Amino acid sequence: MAIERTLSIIKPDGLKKHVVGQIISRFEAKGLTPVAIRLQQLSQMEAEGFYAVHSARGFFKDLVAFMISGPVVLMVLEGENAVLANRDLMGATDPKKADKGTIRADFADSIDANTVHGSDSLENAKNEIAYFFRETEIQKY
Ligand code: RTP
Ligand code: MG
Repeated sequence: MAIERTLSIIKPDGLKKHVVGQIISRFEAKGLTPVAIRLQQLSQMEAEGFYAVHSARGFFKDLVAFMISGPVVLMVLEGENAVLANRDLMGATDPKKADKGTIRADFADSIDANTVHGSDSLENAKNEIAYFFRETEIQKY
């Protein structure tokens, strides 16, 4: 088992529903420790840059608009197999298809407002963490 870091974002719907604490509790309970956290209103450019891989997709405009519709919580999670462990806790992209007990099944309304983002590979995790955090903002405890 490898100790990894992954980027987690609680999307604007998660803040508006006041489930930030419940979501972070689920991470901590599964051994995913928040080693950096910041509440931030993303700019359009920041959101477009973050999701640049999807820029040619039909849903890109809506995705960016949703991501800047309110503040988000940016987090670095650290733990064993953090990338996959986080994706398992999140559930499928479309909450209607997400397994019961996952964050998206329990809190998300739609494929657009799906409450959380999580890096989908170790390589992407490294890039996404560096997109939002300096190494000095990541703590050990
Ligand atoms: P995320 O990047 O936000 O963690 O989500 P994901 O890996 O599960 O899904 P991804 O394919 O990376 O898509 C990014 C976000 O775009 C929206 N989306 N809409 N209407 C659609 O078909 C569609 N497909 C994707 C979702 O909000 C998804 O989280
Ligand atoms: Mg993704």
